[in-house]
Amino acid sequence: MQRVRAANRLVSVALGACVKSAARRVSVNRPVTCLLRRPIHTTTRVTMSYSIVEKGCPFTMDYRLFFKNSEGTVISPFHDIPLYPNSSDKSICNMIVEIPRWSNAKMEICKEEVMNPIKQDVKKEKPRFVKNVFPHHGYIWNYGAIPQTYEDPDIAHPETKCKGDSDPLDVCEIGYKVHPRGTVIQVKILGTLALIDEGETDWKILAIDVTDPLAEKLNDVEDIEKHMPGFLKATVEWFKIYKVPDGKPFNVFAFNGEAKNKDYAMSVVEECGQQWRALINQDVDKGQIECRNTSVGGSPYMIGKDEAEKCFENLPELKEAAQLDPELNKWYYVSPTQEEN
Ligand SMILES: *[C@@H]1O[C@H](CO)[C@@H](O)[C@H](O)[C@H]1NC(C)=O
Ligand SMILES: *[C@H]1O[C@H](CO)[C@@H](O)[C@H](O)[C@H]1NC(C)=O
Repeated sequence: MQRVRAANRLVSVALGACVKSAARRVSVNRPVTCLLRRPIHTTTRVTMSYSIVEKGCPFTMDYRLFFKNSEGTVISPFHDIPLYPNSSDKSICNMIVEIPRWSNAKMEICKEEVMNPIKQDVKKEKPRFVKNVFPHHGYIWNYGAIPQTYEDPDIAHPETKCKGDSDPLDVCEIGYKVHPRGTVIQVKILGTLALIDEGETDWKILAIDVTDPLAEKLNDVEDIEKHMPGFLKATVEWFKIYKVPDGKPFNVFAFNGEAKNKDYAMSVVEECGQQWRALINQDVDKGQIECRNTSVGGSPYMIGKDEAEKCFENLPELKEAAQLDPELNKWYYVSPTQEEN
C-alpha cells in the first residue's frame, strides 16, 4: 500500500513537470473536454538554447510539442538540432527527452508531420501508455531520441543481421534527474543494447546526463554496474517484458542481452548519423518521413521560418492536461517462467 501510494505521488510529480509549462493563456471559458489538473503558467520553456511550444490537450490525440531555437524560429528536433554539441568530442551527444522517467505516456517525435513535433503514440485509436510491470514504474530512465540520426530500414547491421527500424536512435538517460518532456540535454555515451523488435534492430543507447554527479565516474559500460549495481539488469528486464501485459511476446536482444561498450555505441551513433545524412540529402527514399527543416544547409528540404511557423497556426491552443485513467497505476506481474512458454 505504502509503495503504491509512493508510486502515485511520483506520477503526479512527473506529470506536473510535463504540464507545469502550460498556458497562462488558457481562456476563462475552459473547454470541457479537458479537465483541470493543476495551475499552469506559460507556453514556452527554455531548454539550453531551445524552447518549446505546446498545442492541444496533453494525453489526448491532438497534443503536439514543437521546438524553437534561440532566435524563436520553429525547428525540427529530428533534423535541426545537431547530433554532437561539440563536433570534436563524439562521446557526448544531444538527446531530446520524449518521456520523463517514471511517466507512462508513450510520447515520441512524429516523423511524418512537418517540423516533427512530439506527440503521443496511438494504440487502438487511443493515446498509448505503457503498463507498470512490477516492480517498475513507467519508464525507469529518461527516454528519448538522438537528433540527426536514423536507423535505415534498408540497411542490415552486419552483426545483428537485422535492418533498422526507420526511427531516430533511442537513448536511455540513466542519471538521477527527471527531465521534462521536450528538454534537450547533453549526454555521455556509455554503451548500447541491441533490442530486436519484430525482426528489426532497435538500438538502445545507454548514456548519462553530463551534469549528473555520477557522470564523471561513468566512462564505459562496466562502470554502470560498478556504480549503479543492478541497473543494467533491470534495464534489460524492462525491455524484455514491457509489452507482455499488452499481449505481445517477450522482446529479444542480440548479443544475448549483453550491453556493448562505449566505443561500440559511439560507432552505432556515428553510423546512424550517416544514415540520417543520406536521408536528408535525398540519397535514400524517405518514404513518409517529413524532412523539412529550417537549418540544414544544402538540404533540398530546407524551408523558411515563415513557412515553418505555419505548421502550427491552425492547431488548437494548449489546454490543461486530460484527466488520466486511475487504471494507469495498476501493477502487472510477469513471471520469468512465462518466457519459456
Ligand atoms: C570540444 O572538444 C574538444 C575535444 O575534447 C575540446 O578540446 C574542446 O575544448 C571542446 N570545445 C568546447 C567548446 O567545449
Ligand atoms: C534543411 O533545410 C535547409 C534549407 O532551408 C537546407 O539548407 C539544409 O541543408 C537542410 N538540412 C538538412 C539536414 O537537410
